[in-house]
Amino acid sequence: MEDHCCSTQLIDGDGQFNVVGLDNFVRTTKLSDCGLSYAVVAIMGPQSSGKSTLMNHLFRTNFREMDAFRGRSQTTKGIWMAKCVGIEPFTIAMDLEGTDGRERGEDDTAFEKQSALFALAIADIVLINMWCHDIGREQAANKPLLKTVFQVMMRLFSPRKTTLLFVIRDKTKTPLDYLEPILREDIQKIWDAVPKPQAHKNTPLSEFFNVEVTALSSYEEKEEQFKQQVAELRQRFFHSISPGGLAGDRRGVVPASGFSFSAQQIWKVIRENKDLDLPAHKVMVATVRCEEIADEKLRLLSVDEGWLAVKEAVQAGPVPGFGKKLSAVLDKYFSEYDSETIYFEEGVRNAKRRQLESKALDVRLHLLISILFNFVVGMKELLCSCHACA
Ligand SMILES: Nc1nc2c(ncn2[C@@H]2O[C@H](COP(=O)(O)OP(=O)(O)OP(=O)(O)O)[C@@H](O)[C@H]2O)c(=O)[nH]1
Ligand SMILES: [Mg+2]
Repeated sequence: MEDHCCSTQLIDGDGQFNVVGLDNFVRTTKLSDCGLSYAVVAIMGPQSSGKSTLMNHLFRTNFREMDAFRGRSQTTKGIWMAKCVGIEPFTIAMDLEGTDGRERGEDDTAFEKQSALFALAIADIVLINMWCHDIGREQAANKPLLKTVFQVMMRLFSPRKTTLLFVIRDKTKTPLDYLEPILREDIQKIWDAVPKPQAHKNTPLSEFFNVEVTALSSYEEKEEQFKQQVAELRQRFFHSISPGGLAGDRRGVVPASGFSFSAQQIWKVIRENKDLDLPAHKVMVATVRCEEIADEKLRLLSVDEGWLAVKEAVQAGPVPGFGKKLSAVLDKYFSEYDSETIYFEEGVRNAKRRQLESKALDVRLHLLISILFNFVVGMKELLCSCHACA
């Protein structure tokens, strides 16, 4: 299944998180093995602006696209995710429900805000899809979206450095060199107008976001050019997390084996309408995951063949090299714990390691007591027989 994208609906249109689907995605794609070496790319933008079409061409995914012959209506509901095919390192694509759709009505922007916050908390790169003819327009469709993006970013206690890649669709003959400054000026104006907490009153946009701009020909009118340009854009997602890459200076990455738990918790906090304290969240994810890994190691130890053999032998009498045999078995599980928790916070990882050691020590003590017990019983029997002999 290596070249399969495993597309999965992560959150449905009613905001239900698909835990089973995500765990299945993680298992099938082996995401957990990636450590910190993975990236997340999300796309936002107006409804029916070709987001899913772009994602599928960029990443060889199979998100549902609108049927061009059936008119413009909402296609993507909730949030979908898939593995980008053929891109290194592991890259997760997230396709978001379109904004400003008539399906939800004008007053219902709650889901839009929640999904935007979720994307900003999780993604390293966020594509903002927009129509070329909207650039410089006062009533442009992407303006309320950008306002939302900036507003929700203020709700992250410690923002990640997210790359916003503006993808201008249906570019005209006007060169990008001319359009880009106009767009950047609009972005800056929206940023300046967003109410900010005292701590961020004078924080420049660049502290929160890297802004990049690109433009594509129309997929409907100039399909060949579109495909060529998308192929070039695709190249920028290779090694995106390396220095100088699209997400080269991202911060606060959650280790891949904690991704599922982390995403669930983030969504829960967002749904409860609370602010997101990402550093505290990371520590919480590390605590839960390190504990789970330690418990799993103890469980495996209790059914380990070598361990059971030593335990059985001890019942029969003294075992030469007992201590060494036991240590070898324990070391195996300690080092597995170390390697599986390596990317989590050091303080948490070490504290849970000490707990694991002390639980393993209890097990060892238990065994020693049973050796001593056998020894005493043996001695007693020996003394008894000597007495009988006498
Ligand atoms: N003009 C134009 N239309 C496009 C382009 N790319 C895709 N479309 C068409 O736009 C329509 C919507 O495409 P989707 O990819 O489903 O759009 P979307 O933004 O994912 O839609 P929602 O998920 O409903 O928000 C389809 O009919 C596409 O063929 C493009 O580059 N230019
Ligand atoms: Mg879509």
